[in-house]
Amino acid sequence: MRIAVLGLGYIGLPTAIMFASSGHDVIGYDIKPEVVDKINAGTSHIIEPEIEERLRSVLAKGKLRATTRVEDLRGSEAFIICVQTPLKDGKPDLSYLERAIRTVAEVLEEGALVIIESTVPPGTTEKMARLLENLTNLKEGKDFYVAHAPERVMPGRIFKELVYNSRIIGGVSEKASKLAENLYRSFVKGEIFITTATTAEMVKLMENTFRDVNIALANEFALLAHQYGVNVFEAIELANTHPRVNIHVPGIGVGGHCLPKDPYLLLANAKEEFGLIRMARRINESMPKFVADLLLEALNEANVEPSSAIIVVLGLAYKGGTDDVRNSPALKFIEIIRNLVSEVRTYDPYVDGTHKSLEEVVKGADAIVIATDHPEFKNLNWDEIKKFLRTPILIDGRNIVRKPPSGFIFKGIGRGDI
Ligand code: SAJ
Repeated sequence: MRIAVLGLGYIGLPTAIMFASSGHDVIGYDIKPEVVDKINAGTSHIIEPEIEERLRSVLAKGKLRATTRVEDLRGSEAFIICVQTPLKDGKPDLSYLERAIRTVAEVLEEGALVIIESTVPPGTTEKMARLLENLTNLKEGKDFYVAHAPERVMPGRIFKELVYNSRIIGGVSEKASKLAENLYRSFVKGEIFITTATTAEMVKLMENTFRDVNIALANEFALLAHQYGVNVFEAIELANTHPRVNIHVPGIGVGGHCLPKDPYLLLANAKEEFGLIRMARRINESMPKFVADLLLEALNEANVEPSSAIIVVLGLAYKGGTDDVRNSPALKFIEIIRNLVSEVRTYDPYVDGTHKSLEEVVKGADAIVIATDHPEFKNLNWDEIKKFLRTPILIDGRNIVRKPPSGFIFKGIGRGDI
């Protein structure tokens, strides 16, 4: 088939590559010329295992080409929309999606299938189908077909998860579901479940809200553990020996492009809401401030004036093993302490611009704060690091350091036992 993928980001580019390597003729469309040029030259603008080998292979076979020209999309039998749906002032900003739909409308031909993969508030896919009808004078379910097929992959494992994860497909019409199912069968080995468009939208948002609310519960347990003098991680491990309990991991906060946003998308079109989901967000959003308070407490114990303190933040990425800093709690933490302390230095082996050695970064510093659970931080030699510090303070926002290293003033989220 001739397939157009609109939006060549974290999801769009891997998806375009997958369709191209399953034999389809794929045209990737993006509004950013620099992204398009890079892709056509065989370089990826996102970091993901295997992406460049796979990209070069489909480019060499002539199965994928990227463009900024709407005209090049003409003749496409399927359009797959993978554009961002960010929050703007707490409300979903669907302008990228609407723009993509308007682009599709310019070149839509009879019989074509339009799939929205972007995460959207419930009701959006139906609305976009109506918008396409108005723009083209064609009818969904008869002249063209619209479905929502939310992406469910985890950055860092995208090419595996695209194939093996199960997939939810919600057609605006039944035929749309069938056509979309056939298309994804090109490479999906997991199960494909068919439902309505609005159900599919809710399923996606519920998945991430489930995770967000559970992390908030773990974070509230951690805050309580401080008051009760308990190590929350020991308590969680013990509670999780119960066959029906699975408490998540407390930490400095919840980042990334999905979890901090999706609960708000879920609430966006609701007439009434009940508090839990918003409260969970509030707890998770407050965690960087809690870690900042731990830091100030430790500086006070060490008689270091915050305004003269040099702080090192280990990790900028929103989670371990990735270079992605979108909505990273590490950045929120830095924002909070920046004006309270003399200097904030950062070290993240995955993120550009922090290529200095750890020794250089910690030299003369008064406190180290762990903000990302990168595997590299798990076996650091704290005795060695201590030698370079002016004041040996260690704050663990990710439960990386199980046993407080000797000679440090140590504090950690959920470590009420210390
Ligand atoms: N985190 C915790 N405690 C936990 C788990 C995570 O503090 O117990 C934090 C992480 O450190 C990170 C944030 O939450 O800052 C989110 O990380 P994550 O690994 O939970 O999720 P994402 O955002 O990388 O990917 C999620 C996935 N959704 C679910 O697991 C339900 C993925 O499958 C989705 O495709 C993706 O969101 C998305 O695009 O929606």
